[in-house]
Amino acid sequence: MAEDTLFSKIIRREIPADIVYEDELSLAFKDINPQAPVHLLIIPKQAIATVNDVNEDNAHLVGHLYVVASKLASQYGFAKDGYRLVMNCNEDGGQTVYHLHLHLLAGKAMGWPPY
Ligand code: D5M
Repeated sequence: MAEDTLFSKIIRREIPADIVYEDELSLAFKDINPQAPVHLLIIPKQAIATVNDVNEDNAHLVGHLYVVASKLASQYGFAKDGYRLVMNCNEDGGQTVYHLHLHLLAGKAMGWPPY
């Protein structure tokens, strides 16, 4: 069972967040420390700690995060210009919050490699 993180608290409305999208399975809100003009976090409501915990039973939730990302990209109007989706895993991946989340970054041309 994943730990109760601050993202679970955001889902339960125990701490504030700038929520831009919600459905039965997921929530999206603005990142508190934006790394691009648009920086959203899309999370499953079910607490999954890291990508290492994705399996056949919960993989549909990860797919759903990408469906939401695609919808938000269209809504925000940057689908055509492009954007970046990132999921950090554990320490070397730069993960700091252990509730699975998809970063959606947009509004500028991104560099590569990402370090
Ligand atoms: O990304 C974790 C991200 O979570 C990081 O970009 C900051 C963001 N963050 C942390 N606390 C909050 C709150 N309270 N609201 C919104 N965004 C938040 P990671 O991939 O784990 O490094």
